[in-house]
Amino acid sequence: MSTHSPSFPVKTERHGDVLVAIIDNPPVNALGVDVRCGLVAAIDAAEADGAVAAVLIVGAGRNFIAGADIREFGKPPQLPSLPVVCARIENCGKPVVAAIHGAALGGGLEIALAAHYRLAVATAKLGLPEVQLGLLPGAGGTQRAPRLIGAKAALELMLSGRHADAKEALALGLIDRHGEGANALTEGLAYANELIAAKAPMRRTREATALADAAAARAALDAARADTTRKSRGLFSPMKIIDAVEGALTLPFEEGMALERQLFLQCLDSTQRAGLIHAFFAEREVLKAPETKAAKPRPLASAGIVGGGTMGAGIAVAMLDAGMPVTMIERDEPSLARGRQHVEKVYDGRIKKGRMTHEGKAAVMALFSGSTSYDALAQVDIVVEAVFEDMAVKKAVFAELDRVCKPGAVLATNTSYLDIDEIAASVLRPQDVVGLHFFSPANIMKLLEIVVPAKVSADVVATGFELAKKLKKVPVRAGVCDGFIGNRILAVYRQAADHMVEDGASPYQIDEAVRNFGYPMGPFQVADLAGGDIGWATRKRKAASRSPKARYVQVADRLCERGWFGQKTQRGYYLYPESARIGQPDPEVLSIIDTERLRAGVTPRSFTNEEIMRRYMAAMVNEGANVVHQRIALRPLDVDVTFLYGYGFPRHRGGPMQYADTVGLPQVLADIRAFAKEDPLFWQPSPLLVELAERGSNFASLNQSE
Ligand code: 3H9
Repeated sequence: MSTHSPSFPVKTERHGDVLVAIIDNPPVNALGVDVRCGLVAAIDAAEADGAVAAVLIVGAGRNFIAGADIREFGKPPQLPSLPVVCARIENCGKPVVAAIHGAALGGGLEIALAAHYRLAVATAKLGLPEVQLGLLPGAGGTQRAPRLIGAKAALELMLSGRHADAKEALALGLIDRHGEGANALTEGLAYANELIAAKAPMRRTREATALADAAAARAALDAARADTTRKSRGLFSPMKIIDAVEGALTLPFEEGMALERQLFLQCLDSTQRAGLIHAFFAEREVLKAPETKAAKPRPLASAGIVGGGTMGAGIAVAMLDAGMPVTMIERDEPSLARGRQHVEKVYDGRIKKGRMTHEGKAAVMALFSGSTSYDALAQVDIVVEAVFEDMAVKKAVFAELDRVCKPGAVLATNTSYLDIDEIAASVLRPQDVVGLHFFSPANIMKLLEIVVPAKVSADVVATGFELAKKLKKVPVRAGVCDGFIGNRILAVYRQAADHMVEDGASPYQIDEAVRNFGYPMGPFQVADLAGGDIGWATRKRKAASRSPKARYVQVADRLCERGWFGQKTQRGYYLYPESARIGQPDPEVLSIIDTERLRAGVTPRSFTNEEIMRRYMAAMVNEGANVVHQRIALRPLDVDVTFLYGYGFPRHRGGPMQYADTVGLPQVLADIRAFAKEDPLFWQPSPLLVELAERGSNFASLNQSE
């Protein structure tokens, strides 16, 4: 459309009587200060030029406007503010048309709402997603959208943050016209010329009348408030959105705008906004690993899976869903049949829920094949091994893969704990061996740890990232160690939780404290869901290497010895009568804990929920710091993304390392030093935490360094 010039990101062109303002601010036309100035200048120019009859606003590149420039938040404000720009557009004395393609989100849609007429082409995505960043639409969205499309539809858009396509936007009344062609400029010019010919007036959204039925608007507001109270666990901005929309119902436009501004600034100042925006950038930064910059991925047209258990089947489904042909290997026909059943069960579940047809399932299953012979993997581009967690078993699988796979095939292991360098060393092509650690259920959980052994070649690592993209997963690069990033840190804070149980807190109180913090579940609920037998096997495996001086709480072992493995055995830390999914506290578990306290010579004391979270988070953050210090994670943000996508960490807190920055590292360190007085072996401050705290720095300072 025009050449890129970042310092003047709004260009104007005359097309007949129409002044076209083209926003060209790559990558997504965010509304940085230069764009805001440019838009005001374009409106001024249009008004000053007697030959201009209308203004058309379009975006260059793939989007109209993605919204306010998120990078400006938290920095000193620069004028003109976005609400002022929107007011300038709405007050323009000549008709202003917005022609939308791609994203018109947040402030981008607010610009369009301030225009007098709106058109969108088929690629358009319109929405007010500020809620996902801990904000509310702060440039008139909460006042103009309800006036234009009614309170109910506007609240739904703002509270969900979802995108509407052009067709839906037209039905909602968010736009006036669905352009037939693909080019927003062409469509917009035709529309603007029609409006000029018809002498169309400046139709201002602030005067729109969709709130005329006051009773309906009030009912929508009350319903949204009740629903949000129930659902938005501890989130700040959803209620503020509702408060702002209430202003649209009850106040004159300008006063509503002032209320919106006041509420927007409250959201902007909140730690939730900081946490959510950190999460937004972090999940994009994780994609920028050194290997993805240095190398191109290898082909990924077909895949093999070794092992048809829960994990292997879940990975197979993830790949099939992405349209990849999958060959599953099992040791014998009955095991293979079970593996196939595991895969089919997922699709049958979707059919039952009405999310898939029988034909859809048949089409997907046509991509699936199974074999008991490794030779069937001779031509695949990538193999993921998901067999039993045992080094000898894994090595035997890799010996077979080494024998049959074509040169250049990526050989991946889904191990959660084992030494991938050792696996790689056992084959003749260590450069092709990588860890791909999926999380269960693998077709649902978004996290994929890409574990990088010493000898792997960069293009294999890049292929791991490419696979993640194909499977719509969030990849995090991890180094080799016991548990990689996530499970290594989990092991430590789980121990902190066990210590608290022995010291006097009940597992139920700890779960409650963790849920109140924002997690969907507490650690003991998670243990019951995952199955206690898995952790038990790991503890037995590690028993020999455990320091005899290290504190070891035996409660979990006592439960496992009784066969109480959690949900699948209908009891664990909780009771699950008749296979209930939500457990009930079990008095017998509490009495086992009492016995263990006696045996350990512990006099129980009480903990407040706040004390519980201080210890829980201190343990998590401290091990997170170790993981960064030892370069297992590239940056603190990689730890954050791991916990957001693999462990249910509340997104509005940004991740454990971002949370620690919010609390302040000196405070976290002081806590650890205080806890160390009771147990110096467990509570050893991470050298990185000490260094950062002592120089008054934070984890965020390390996120910029790569
Ligand atoms: C708002 O508008 C507040 C107002 O109501 C009130 C103000 C007073 N700013 O996602 P991608 C970067 S709040 C700055 O990979 P895609 C992104 O970091 C805003 N930068 O591309 C990445 O950078 P890098 C409401 C932004 O094609 C690059 O652009 N709007 C912004 O997969 C490419 O991004 C939103 O919440 C931004 N607003 O998806 C929309 N957006 O290359 C947020 C993106 O250095 N954005 N970047 O890693 C999106 O949802 C997606 O980026 C979008 C494109 C769908 C637009």
